[in-house]
Amino acid sequence: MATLALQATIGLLFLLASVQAQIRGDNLASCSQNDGFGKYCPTTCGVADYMFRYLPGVTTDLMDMERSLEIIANMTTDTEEKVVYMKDSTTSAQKSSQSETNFKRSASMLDDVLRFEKTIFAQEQQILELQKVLTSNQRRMTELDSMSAQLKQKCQEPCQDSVEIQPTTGTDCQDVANKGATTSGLYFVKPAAAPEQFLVYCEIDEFRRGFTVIQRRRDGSADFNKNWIQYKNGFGYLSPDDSTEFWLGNEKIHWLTVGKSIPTVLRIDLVDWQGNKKHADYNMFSLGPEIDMFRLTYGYYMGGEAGDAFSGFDFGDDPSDKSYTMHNGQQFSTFDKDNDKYDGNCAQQDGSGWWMNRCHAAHLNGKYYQGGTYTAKDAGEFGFDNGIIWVTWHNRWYSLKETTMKLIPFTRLAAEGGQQGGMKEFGGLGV
Ligand SMILES: [Ca+2]
Repeated sequence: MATLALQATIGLLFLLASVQAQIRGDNLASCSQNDGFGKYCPTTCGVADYMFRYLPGVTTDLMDMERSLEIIANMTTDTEEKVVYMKDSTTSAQKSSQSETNFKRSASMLDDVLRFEKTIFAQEQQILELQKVLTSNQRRMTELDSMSAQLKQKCQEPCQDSVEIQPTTGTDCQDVANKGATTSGLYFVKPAAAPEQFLVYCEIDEFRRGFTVIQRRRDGSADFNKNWIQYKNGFGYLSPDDSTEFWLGNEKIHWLTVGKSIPTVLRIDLVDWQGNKKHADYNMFSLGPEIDMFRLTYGYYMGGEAGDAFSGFDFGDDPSDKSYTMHNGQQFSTFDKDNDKYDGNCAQQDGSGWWMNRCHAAHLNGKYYQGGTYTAKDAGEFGFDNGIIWVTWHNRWYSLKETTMKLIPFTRLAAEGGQQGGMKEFGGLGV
């Protein structure tokens, strides 16, 4: 195709050069002698003949050339399209270089996925544990529901007092024993002075002696740091088996000791932390009415191994120690009602209600100290001796383990065999 186009072009150039030479008159004389074309000097007619003879071929050649150009143009278009394609491929290739980053990202995501999977696994384990707890709780709930149903059933039954109260009644525990009661336990008594009956713990021994218990310490379970009203009415718990601590109440003690034809004896039983037991007896014991601040009076100390702490004690601190610490004739004091003979407030300082003087040699409502011995530091804010004290047996920095204060008619105390305030231990603590 390219060769054909080239021959046609050369032919055309040769023709144009001949025409231009004739127009300029070059070799005109010599050419006039030859008419035929192909001779040395062609004529105008020869040129025209030549032109007419070759024109169709040239036209054909030109048309061929046009077609060739079209083909080349088409080829160019193809090439351009190929370039575009290659550019696209390059772009695509460039894009494919980003895929490395994407791969890294994918790897990172895979790590994340693995991590998430681990987390999910751990959480599944936790869920399993929680499900176990839930099951356990559901089981407990079921049990509680069952118990609740049982309790509801029980609550629908008529209420019965589970504490056993003995049927015999009297003016005091000796009266109850005189009526035939032989068992220690809870009884209702109504002294002549009392407006109504009240519950007491009666300690009835083998001699049919009936002690009316007005105070009990045994384990520190009851708080004895109470106010005036509480000491008046009593506090703590009465129990049929003598297992609890209590203060019967100043008003009841007053009723139990006032207007008696037979004098009342106050027996004090004490136990120390070594298990030793000692007692002290006071005859003609009575408590005044509230208007006289439940004043303590007794006729005399009858005896007992524990000694007469109620009559005061000479601590050696001051010549007046004994008179300052005697309790006979003292009014009752609580932290909210100071009836003591001290500038300060003995009941507040020592955390008890008692027949405070200035302040005490006996202190059976004091603070309960495990083990007995204690110090001023143990005593807290005020630092005074505030334990359960009976100084004629143990010193004031020794707190007793158990105490019992109980009442019995003077005539019955001798039932043990004629010894009044003697050395023989009797009655006991019922423990
Ligand atoms: Ca005072």
